[in-house]
Amino acid sequence: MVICSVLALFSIFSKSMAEARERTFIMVKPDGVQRGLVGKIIKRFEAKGFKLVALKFTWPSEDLLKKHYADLAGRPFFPGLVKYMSSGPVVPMVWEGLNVVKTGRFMLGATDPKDSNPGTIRGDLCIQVGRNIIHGSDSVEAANKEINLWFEPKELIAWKPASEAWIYED
Ligand code: IDP
Ligand code: MG
Repeated sequence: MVICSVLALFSIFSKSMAEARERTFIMVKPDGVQRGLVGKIIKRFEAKGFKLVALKFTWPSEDLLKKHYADLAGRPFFPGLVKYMSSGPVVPMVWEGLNVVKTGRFMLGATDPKDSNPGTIRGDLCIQVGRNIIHGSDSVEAANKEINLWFEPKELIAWKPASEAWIYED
């Protein structure tokens, strides 16, 4: 029993950095699509070194968006948010990598673009909170929930990028 626990602990700590990765759910919102920013946004995550696991182009229903934003249902801007998010196609994606949830949020910038630092996606590419072009999960738990909501397990692709050995130390 003790030996098993020690072995289990060892296997956790001996995981390489490439294996100790998490996933996040990123989505280009309808305004990002309409403004032709899909490629630019994908490029930032690719260039950083994160791995693309899933991607689709879809026009989401109000029902799906109400589930996605369920924790904001009581907020005054909720009806407008659902209307905006269902007004056209979006690009939902799953990206994987070390600390990708937290780093992804840094790359997005603050929720309100007037507070987003230059160099961030929102800081560079949009102006108003109600048209802030991109969504990113705020925790690993939220990421898992959102990934399950937007993707079937078979849509999450298992692959090893050729660049991985040059992005992670081991
Ligand atoms: P986040 O997208 O940075 O995680 P949340 O607080 O989870 O921010 O809000 C979800 C989305 O709701 C925002 O990205 C934005 O599109 C919208 N939103 C948030 N606050 C406001 C507001 O005060 N007015 C209009 N829309 C808002
Ligand atoms: Mg949020």
